[in-house]
Amino acid sequence: MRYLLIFAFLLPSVWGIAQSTTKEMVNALRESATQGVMYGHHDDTMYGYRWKDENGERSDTKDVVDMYPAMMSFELCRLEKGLERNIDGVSFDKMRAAVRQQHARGGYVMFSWHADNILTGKNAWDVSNRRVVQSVLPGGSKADEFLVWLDRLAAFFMSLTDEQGKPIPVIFRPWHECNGSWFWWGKDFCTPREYKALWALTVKHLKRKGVNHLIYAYSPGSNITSQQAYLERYPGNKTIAIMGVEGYAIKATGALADRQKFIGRVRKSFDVVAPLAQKRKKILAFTETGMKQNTDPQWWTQTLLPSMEGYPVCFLVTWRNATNDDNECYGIYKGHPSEEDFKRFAQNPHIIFRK
Ligand code: BMA
Repeated sequence: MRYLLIFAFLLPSVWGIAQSTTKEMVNALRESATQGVMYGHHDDTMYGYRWKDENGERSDTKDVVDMYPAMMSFELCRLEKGLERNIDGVSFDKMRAAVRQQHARGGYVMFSWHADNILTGKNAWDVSNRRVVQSVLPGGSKADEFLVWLDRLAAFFMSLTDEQGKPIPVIFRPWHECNGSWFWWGKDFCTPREYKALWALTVKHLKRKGVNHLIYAYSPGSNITSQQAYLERYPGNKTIAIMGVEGYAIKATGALADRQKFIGRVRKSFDVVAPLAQKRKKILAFTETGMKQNTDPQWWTQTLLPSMEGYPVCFLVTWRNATNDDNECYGIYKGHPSEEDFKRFAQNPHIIFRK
């Protein structure tokens, strides 16, 4: 009985703390957006160009500018299956420690989730079966199993606490790039209604498991050309706090035409999404970007910066620097042809890092 009473007393207070920290974080992100754009990088301290498994302090970004990204993005794929390491070999224990470190340095964390295909057992890109979303929704053949997957995510999120045991609020950006058809939740494989039901199920179940310290980001993909297209699968104002835009530069050489193409595409997306975010009082973010096979030595100041100028972008996230795959390196690293330009970019008072 006594324990029950203590439990009953604790429950609302933990919930309350989670709620207020989440609100505080949203306010802090809003405030930060008035100061500039936070630089972000996927898996920044987990591994980098030609290195992995170091002590959690190393960072390709830090190697170049002696500062960490203010936003770090991490990937949950395979956590749903109860594995110890994610799709890119990152241990979830290390990830948890990295979240604490990033929080301690006043930075933020965002999670993506390339959830495996529950019907075929293959990865998120396996679209051989077109009915995966339907199978996880209530009444579907995989509905119960999917809840177990969500339980595993919930347990991980609940373990993200600071030294005092307080939940660390983090951003969760599931079911991304839904305007394409390369993931099993892509637009050819579910209706807008089913897609929204997938979101609702995810959020509801995590909440049921006590996860109240998540800030949700909607990130439908690149090349957004109309508000209608952006909102077609929008999970709703109650759920979403962050409205994301994506855009990559592939094989940018530094030629004017390349630069203008990228800048034009990204600005078009921001032209559509920025007014929507403002009207709905949402945070605007460049949730995935970067340069692939990029030899433009001035990409950061001459392409990336002009693509965001004039929009209240809160943060940008460059995708990962894979250890041994030069085609999967989107951020900066020592020795990259744009290293000097990245240093200039980082000196811009409106680009925010963390010490
Ligand atoms: C994708 C690619 C994959 C990676 C996945 C999750 O965009 O970078 O190589 O496994 O993200 O991080």
